[in-house]
Amino acid sequence: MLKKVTFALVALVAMASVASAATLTADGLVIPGTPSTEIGVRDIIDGSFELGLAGPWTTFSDSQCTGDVILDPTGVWGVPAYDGVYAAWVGGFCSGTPINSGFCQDVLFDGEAITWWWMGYIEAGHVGNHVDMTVDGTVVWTYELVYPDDHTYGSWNQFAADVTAYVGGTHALCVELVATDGANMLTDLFVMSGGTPTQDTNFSAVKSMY
Ligand SMILES: [Ca+2]
Repeated sequence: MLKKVTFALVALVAMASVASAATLTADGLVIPGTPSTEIGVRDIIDGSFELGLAGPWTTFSDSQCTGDVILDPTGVWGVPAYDGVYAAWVGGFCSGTPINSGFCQDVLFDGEAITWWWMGYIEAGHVGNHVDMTVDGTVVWTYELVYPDDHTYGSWNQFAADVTAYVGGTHALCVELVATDGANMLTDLFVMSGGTPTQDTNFSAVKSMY
């Protein structure tokens, strides 16, 4: 009996080590930041992720560090969500390995633009990591996270994507970080809005608005 119990404990320890939490850097370093308390409106269903994993978003990840895409970021990130408690985190590292991860929702496109708030965490020397927004599998917006401009840790910025071509129907909306050597984007408060987008994927153009 004792041998069986010991074996079971070893197995549990082994399982726990595989399903470890994702980290911001390959070595697991976390640096605390400054909180933001702004509140916004919600158009896309639960665009603020406040329903957590029980909400309308589905998440995916190629790592064994599960359960980290929609989360309260105060733990791993050391900063609160832009709006409410929860945010969506794409990318990161699992036991040093870069993570490809993202989230999706079937959305009724009733506006010409989708805006959202984001914070980047990227280390010097990391290149080629990009975040894609897709509609029905087609990339409609892409952005490479580049150090140092996009290492905006502690500061929330806003992006917008033009989705005019999809107005009037329900489509699969997804956001995914496609990793090379690894990077992170924390996102919150996705909103479908009318009018012509006033931002593009150029970082300086986005920054000039605020
Ligand atoms: Ca939120």
